[in-house]
Amino acid sequence: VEASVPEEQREAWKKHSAKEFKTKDQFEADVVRHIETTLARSLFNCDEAAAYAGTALALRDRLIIEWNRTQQQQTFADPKRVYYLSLEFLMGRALDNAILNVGMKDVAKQGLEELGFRMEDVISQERDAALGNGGLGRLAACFLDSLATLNYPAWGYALRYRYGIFRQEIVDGYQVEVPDYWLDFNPWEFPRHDVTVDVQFYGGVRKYTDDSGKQLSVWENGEIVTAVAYDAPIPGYGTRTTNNLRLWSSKASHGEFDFTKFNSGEYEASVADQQRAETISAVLYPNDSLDRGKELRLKQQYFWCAASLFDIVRRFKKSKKAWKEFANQVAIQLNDTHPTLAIPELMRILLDQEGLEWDEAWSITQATFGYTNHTVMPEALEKWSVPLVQHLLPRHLQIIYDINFHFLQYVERNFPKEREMLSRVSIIEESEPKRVRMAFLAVIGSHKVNGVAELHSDLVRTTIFKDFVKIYGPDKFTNVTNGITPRRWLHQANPRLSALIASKLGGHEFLRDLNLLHKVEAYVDDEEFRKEFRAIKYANKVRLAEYTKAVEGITVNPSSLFDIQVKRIHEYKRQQLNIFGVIHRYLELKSMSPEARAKVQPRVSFFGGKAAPGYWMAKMVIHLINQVGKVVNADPDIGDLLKVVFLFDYNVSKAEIITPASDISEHISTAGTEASGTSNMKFVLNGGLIIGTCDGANIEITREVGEDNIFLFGNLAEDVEDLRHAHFYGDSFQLDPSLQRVFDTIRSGTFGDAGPFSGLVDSIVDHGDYYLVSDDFKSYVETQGLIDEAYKDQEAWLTRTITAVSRMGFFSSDRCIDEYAEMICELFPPLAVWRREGWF
Ligand code: C3B
Repeated sequence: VEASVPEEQREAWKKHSAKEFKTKDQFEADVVRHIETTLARSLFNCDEAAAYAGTALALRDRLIIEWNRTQQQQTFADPKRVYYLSLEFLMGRALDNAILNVGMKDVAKQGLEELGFRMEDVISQERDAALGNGGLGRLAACFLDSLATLNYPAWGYALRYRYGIFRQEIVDGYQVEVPDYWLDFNPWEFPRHDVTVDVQFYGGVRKYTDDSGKQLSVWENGEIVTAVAYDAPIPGYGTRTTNNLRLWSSKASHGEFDFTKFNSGEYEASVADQQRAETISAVLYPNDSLDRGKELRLKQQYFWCAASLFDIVRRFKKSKKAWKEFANQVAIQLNDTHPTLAIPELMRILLDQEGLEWDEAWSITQATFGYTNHTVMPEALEKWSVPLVQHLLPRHLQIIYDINFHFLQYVERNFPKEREMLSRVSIIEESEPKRVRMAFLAVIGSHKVNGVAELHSDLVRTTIFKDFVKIYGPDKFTNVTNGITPRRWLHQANPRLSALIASKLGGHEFLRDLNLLHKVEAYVDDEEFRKEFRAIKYANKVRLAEYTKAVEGITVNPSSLFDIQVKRIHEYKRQQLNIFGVIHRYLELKSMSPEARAKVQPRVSFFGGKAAPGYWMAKMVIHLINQVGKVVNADPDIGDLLKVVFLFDYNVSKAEIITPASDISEHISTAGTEASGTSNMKFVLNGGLIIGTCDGANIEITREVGEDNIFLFGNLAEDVEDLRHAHFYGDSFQLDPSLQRVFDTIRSGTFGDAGPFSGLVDSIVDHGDYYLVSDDFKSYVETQGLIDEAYKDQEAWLTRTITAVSRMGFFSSDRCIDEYAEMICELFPPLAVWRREGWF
């Protein structure tokens, strides 16, 4: 509904239009007003939580003013927009980021002080928005920050989960999952009760002939669930552009509950529908890189795709442009295969509702979508059972079959001699039951497909999509190496390092152009710079030590080498290799003379990360780490030489404390399994070095920082297949004696009941060691030895870390976004145009 205020009243309107605070006084006034009126508190009962709420609301006002302005400008200019469809956005906290991005850090800090609060305390009141599992969700969050910072007209679309990723507690050394109800106070979202979409499930398809004699299909008689939009403003750094993240919440289509049923006394039934509807957006699925094939998950995917597509098409239709303009106005990027149903959904809209012919609808669809693949591991590739799709989305299944028919015809025509290729590339897998291969549908329905690091993109081309490269040619497949936002992962997480760099580079421009970091290398021999750099690392380690004492009750010495591995717990990421290495170290220490011990480099091994609730092996890894910690940390022979810490409930805000404190971080996946990794980038950017395998972005990090500034070990991706084969078919399996000793120690009960750990050990000894822990153990341990030696020369170590930091410019998510924009979305950096038009 258009509801503009008439011309005559606009003067009054403009005079009273909301203004953003600029000065400390205005900021304080806004905070106090919100505390007193929005929260109904006063200076006599304002705790830190209320101070946080008041501050957040003051900042939110500001963001919304800019958000309104951005949206008005975009509606007016109607540029091509990019829509990022991601089931996960792991945003973390918003307040600190908002204050930074709008350039109000000093104002807010001083203002809060005058009102009696410390900024750090206020900021730490906020709960993380944890609508994601790990790397994929955090990447989406970094991308939103970069898109806004670079002034791209971009929207994120996701679900408004009532429960984000579970909170992790550790009880008796085991992971326990606790629900994350994060919405009791969330000042960052705006319910848009007027922006709703009715989404259909089940029902049937009827064919009919319209007046012109054309055959059409209609999907009808299904169950309707309503999607309600909740908007979160996404401010760019140092720009007024404020983009939108739109989250859909599900509710019953007939309102709160069914009055007819209620009035006839069926009280429970009257709310049952409502609960069923609300279930759709209730929880984030807590699996990382694993497909479970559950109906509710498919419902989530369709609900979200349908609501988002409706919204996108509605916005396009407002412009009254012809359909052939659609892909010039709309780019949709699919974050993994989770949103692949958007492809048949757009086809359905174009065919059934807009009456386009197949060929035109298909070329629009293909030109609109781009698909980013994030894994080549088979267990993560989504496949939906055909009977399930038939039941839930009968019209979509027809369309998928039609897409497949056209595609296979094309393949048959062009590769007549390769009949066996047809079943290999078919969207439908001939299994029992048949299954829809979502990755194939995504490839076929998109004009570009990209991997997230060079090695990964090569594997994408040579393994899972090999046939498609042949069919479409190599240009359809490309690489965009991941990146991270330096605003959060340098300036926010490590303000003192950011300040030091700014002092040398003459300002914070590097936060916008991270390549400027290369100028830091000129200071690598500057004594004053080195002193401050070292002091910063030490202070960050002290902060982590204090945190460790406070939450885990473990005392660690900040002068020790801090070795950190924080990420989702997964066999392919090989936390088991790390903890076996720790046990080996412990056994070595135990067998040493006191003189020999005196020469050992003290070390703290930190771990953190969640295991999917149903992932037994990952949970046992957590248990083993905790049990080893109990024994080692209490052993008087060992003292400070080795401590083992499991930091529970790893999340984004904790990562901001942990990342700047590493000397070494571990990125030790089986070669070829970690598509990119992004925490590797965060650690190096914060002055830590890496021990890693030749996998994912580690390879490009090596190329950038130089081989001397990273510790690589282990087998290469190209050898993995042969090694796996040898485990299964080789005649003698010789375990490295040190690893054998580690296993013997575990089995002897040194770390408590060995029963729970048998699966871990057996998977290596008896079940083929799929992740090649035994193959890489020796070189891993040796490389850790080299690290101990290297760390003793503190000056050389410092030189390496400074050099590495200065060479990390490539890994900014700003660079990724520009690559996506140019290569995939065909968007042009709008800043220049907007400046010219006087918007900035
Ligand atoms: C992850 C990959 O495992 C990481 O290597 C990669 O850096 C990130 O995506 C971002 O590209 N990933 C994930 O978190 N969840 C999946 N389902 C698949 C990949």
